[in-house]
Amino acid sequence: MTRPFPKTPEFSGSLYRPARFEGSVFDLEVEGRVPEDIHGTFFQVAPDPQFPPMRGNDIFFNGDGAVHAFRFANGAVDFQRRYVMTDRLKAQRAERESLFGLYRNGYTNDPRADGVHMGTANTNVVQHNGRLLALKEDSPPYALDPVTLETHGLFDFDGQLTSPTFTAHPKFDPETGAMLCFGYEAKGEATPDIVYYEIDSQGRKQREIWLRGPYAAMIHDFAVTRNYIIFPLMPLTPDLDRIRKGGNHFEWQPGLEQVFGVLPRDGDGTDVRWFTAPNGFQGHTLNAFDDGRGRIFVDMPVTDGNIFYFFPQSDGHVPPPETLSSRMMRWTFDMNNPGNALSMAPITDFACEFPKCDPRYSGHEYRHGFVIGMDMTRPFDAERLGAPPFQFFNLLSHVDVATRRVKSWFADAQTCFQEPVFVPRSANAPEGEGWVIALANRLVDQTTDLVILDAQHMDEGPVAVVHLPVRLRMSLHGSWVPAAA
Ligand code: V55
Ligand code: FE
Repeated sequence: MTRPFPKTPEFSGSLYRPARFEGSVFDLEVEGRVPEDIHGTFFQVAPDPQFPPMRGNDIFFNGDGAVHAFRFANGAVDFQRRYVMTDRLKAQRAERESLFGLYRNGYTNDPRADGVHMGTANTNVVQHNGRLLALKEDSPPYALDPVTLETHGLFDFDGQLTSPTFTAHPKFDPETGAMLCFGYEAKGEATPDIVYYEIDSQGRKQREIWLRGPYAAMIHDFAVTRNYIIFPLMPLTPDLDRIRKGGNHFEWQPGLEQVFGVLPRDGDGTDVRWFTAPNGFQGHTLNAFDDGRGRIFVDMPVTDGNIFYFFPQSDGHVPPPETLSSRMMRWTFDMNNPGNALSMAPITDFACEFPKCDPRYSGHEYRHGFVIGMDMTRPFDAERLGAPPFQFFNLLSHVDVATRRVKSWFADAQTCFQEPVFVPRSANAPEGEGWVIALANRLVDQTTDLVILDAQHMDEGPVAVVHLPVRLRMSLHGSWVPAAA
């Protein structure tokens, strides 16, 4: 018997109350017209704890991964949702309760979880070499069947993975289909080791580079250009003593700088150069490219303090979210100049996150970015909703990074968006011509819609709104897989 979930913000409200169900809906209700040229599947994953937390509360990042598939063909959309059957979830289902304690801290688990792999597969889903991979950065991927969403299990690339960890944010070379990926804490918990892999479209490891960071830190996302790899070390550090004592895996370090490791793709770990900038919170990378002459450009939102209130600094302080300022930034690294040759300039004047580019331009010079944004000067239904929930984004936006022109859609005072995907109109369409698809949470109605917008005319609002008959919990990342794949 499952006891009620706690009434904490992490487990309540329209975004965070666990959804818990598995199932499918054939032929969703559509308002407007779903363009017939959208043919493929929008996969995404939500952390969705199956059982109430054993310690009374828990963080969003610790939920069990539940995968969503929205399958598009001929103007219709079918929906399916299944949990990733991780070793962890199977062990908990057998006991009908939570057996795992603090996020990434095995010392706080129930003894019945001893020896059970801790991966939750809750952060991102990508397709590679015929497998759907559900990813969590402290674990190897879980492989799923892309058609049935059945879980095959932990996947180590047929023995080729040499680290216990694997990023939730791999990139794909648009020319070769190779997966460009890495692990951090790659020689065990709290180690400063980093490993980079290139795995070709047939699943064969073509490159493996090991390096050591100046210290261990969270490396949530990264960037790869034609010639370089860029690792942002966030000022969030693990500490083995603290973990052993039952403390948080990560702690915010207000005294640490932002650190970037940059290495050539054809080099080895000794070729890495470290760049630093004042303390800040590096978000997800929108895209990155180099000019072939040693100048590297990385676009990512940067916030001037700790967004992760659940990983406070040592004195327990977390900045109130309304005091934090955040913008999309362009970092420029100049490999021709010695020293700390980096600079940073804003691309947007508003807070945005969950960025996506046209995947055909990943790692290459590009113009078009798609983000969800936050504009608190817009109306917000505080009367019925109270304070905005964690990860509240009321804009769905197109950012032209060349002209800095932004086109946004604001739905209403009760709606927030989740990470979009960009779908090209056709395989050969010009960059950024196509569709943007995203989930919209109707916070007062407690329902969830899928919205589809013309990527070049986002300010005109959706061409189709697809209604789910159920509410989905807040999810994280996902990807578009064309039917041809
Ligand atoms: C993030 C998310 C995670 C995690 C570490 O968004 C970092 C950043 C959903 O889990 O484990
Ligand atoms: Fe992420």
